[in-house]
Amino acid sequence: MNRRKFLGNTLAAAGGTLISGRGIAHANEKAGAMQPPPQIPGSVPDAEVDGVRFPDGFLWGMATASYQVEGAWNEDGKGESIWDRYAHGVGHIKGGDTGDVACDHYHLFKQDIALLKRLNQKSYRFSISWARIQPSGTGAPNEKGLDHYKRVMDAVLEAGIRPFCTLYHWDLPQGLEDRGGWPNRDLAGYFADYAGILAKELGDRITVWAPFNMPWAFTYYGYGIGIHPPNRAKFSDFLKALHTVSLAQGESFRAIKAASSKATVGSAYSMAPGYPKTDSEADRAATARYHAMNNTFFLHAALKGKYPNAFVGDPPYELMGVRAGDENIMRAPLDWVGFHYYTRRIVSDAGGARGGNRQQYGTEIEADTGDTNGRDPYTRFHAVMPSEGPLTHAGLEVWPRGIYDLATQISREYDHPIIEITECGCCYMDTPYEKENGRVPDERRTAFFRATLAELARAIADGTNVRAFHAWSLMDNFEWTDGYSQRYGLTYVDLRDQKRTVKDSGLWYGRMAVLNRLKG
Ligand code: IFM
Repeated sequence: MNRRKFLGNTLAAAGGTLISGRGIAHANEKAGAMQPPPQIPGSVPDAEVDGVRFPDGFLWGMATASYQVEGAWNEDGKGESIWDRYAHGVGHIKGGDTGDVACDHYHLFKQDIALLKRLNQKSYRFSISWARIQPSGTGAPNEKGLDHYKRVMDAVLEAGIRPFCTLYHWDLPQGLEDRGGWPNRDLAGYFADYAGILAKELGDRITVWAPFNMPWAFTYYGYGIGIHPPNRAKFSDFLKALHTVSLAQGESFRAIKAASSKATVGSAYSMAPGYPKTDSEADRAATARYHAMNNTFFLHAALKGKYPNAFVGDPPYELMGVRAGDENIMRAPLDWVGFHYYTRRIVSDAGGARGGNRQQYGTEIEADTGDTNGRDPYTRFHAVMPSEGPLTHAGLEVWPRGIYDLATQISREYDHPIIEITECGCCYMDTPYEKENGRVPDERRTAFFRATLAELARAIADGTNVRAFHAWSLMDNFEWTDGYSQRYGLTYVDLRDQKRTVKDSGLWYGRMAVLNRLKG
C-alpha cells in the first residue's frame, strides 16, 4: 500500500485530525534552545502521522538486558561472566566503565517495573544472567539467583505486564569461555540444560522465551573480529560459534517446551535491511548473501533445518563443524519471530576491489578484511552503513522506511509468521534541562519513534502480522564497549544517585501506548 493511501485509510479509521508537526515544534519553541528536527528522509511526512492506528491488543513494550542494567556483579552467588572479566581489564571500555553497578536494577527492579506500569507498558523484555543461575555455566542451579528472578517476575505480573525472557544477552559465564567458548560444540548441550532449568523454575510465570539476543553479532564480534569479549579474532572460530549457537537454539527450544507446557519460543535477532549499491546482478546477489548471513542465518536454520545461502561457492560446513544429522538438531519450529530494527546497510559485491571499510557505531559494526574479499572470503560482500538520513549520537543513520522493508520481507520469505519487534531505538545525549523544570526534552528520539512506528503501521496494514514493539530501552544503561557514553533510554538515569527521570520521549511513548495510535 502506498503511503498516501495508507494514511488516508488509517486516519479515517481513527477519526483522527491532522495537526501539523505539533508536538515536536511546540516543545522546541518552549525550550527556545533547539530547532525542530527536520523531516527525516525515507519517512512518512511528520504532519501526516497523527492518528495512525495500531491493531487492538497490540503489545507496547520496553527492553533491557541483564549486564547492561543489573549491576550486583558478584552478589548472591553470581559467577563471573565474560563481560565482567573484559570490563575489569584495562583499556577495553570507554572511560574505564564497567557493569559492576550499572543502573542497580538488581536492587531497584521494583521501582523500574513501577515505571513500566506508569508508562502503560504491556510487555517487558529482559534477560537473565546465566552466571546468576549457574555460576560457572554448568551444574546445580544457584537458588538465590532463581529467587531473584522469581521476585522480579512476580512484580512484572502484578503490574499487569507480560514478561518476555531472553535467555542469553551476551554475558556468557567465564567458566564456559574457559572451556573454549561458543566455538566448542559442547556449549549447545550446556545451554539446553540452562534453558531447561529456567523453564522448569520460572515457566509458571514466563510463557514468552527467546534463546539468544543477536546471535550473529555476539559470535562475529566476539570470535570473528575480537572487538567484544572474549576478544578472539579468528574467522574459523566465528564459523564454529555460529554452528554451536544454531544447535543450541534448537536444543534449548526443545528443553523449554519439555519443561513448560505453556511456553512459546521465538527469537531476538539483529536485522538491518540490505539495499544493493547498484542494480547489477552481482550487487543484488551480494545483498542476498548479506541478508542470509546477517539477518536470517539462525531463523532459516530453525525453520528450515538448514542454513540459507550466504556463501560464494561451497559452504564452509566442515570448518563450521557441521555433522550428519545436525539439521534435525538445528530445526525448531519457532512460535513467533522476533527481530530488532535500528538502521540499514548498502551492500555490494566485493568484486576483487581492495576494501578497508571499518565502521563501528555502538553495537552496529562493519569491518572488511582489508584484502579483496570484502568482509571475508566466504561471503564476499561489502556492507556499508550510509548517512543519507540524520545520524544519531551513536552515528547510526535514521532510516524509518527500513522497518517497513524488513518486516514485509521477513513476512514474505517465512510464510507470514507472528512477528515481535524485540528492540528499536536511538542514542541521543539529552539531559534534564533546568529551564524545562528538569524535564528531558529529547525531541529527536520522539521523532525517531513517530517516524519508525508510522512505517511499522504501514507494514501491518500491508498484511504483516506484527503483534508487539519493544523500545530500546526502558532506561539509559551500560552500552557495551561505549560504557555509559551512549544513552538509549526513554528514561534518563543519573549514574551518581540512580535517579530516574522519564524523558519527554518516554512520556510520549506512554501516552501512545494507551491511545494505541500515534499522536503529538
Ligand atoms: O544496547 C544494545 C543492546 O544490548 C543490543 N541491541 C542494540 C542496543 C543498542 O546498541
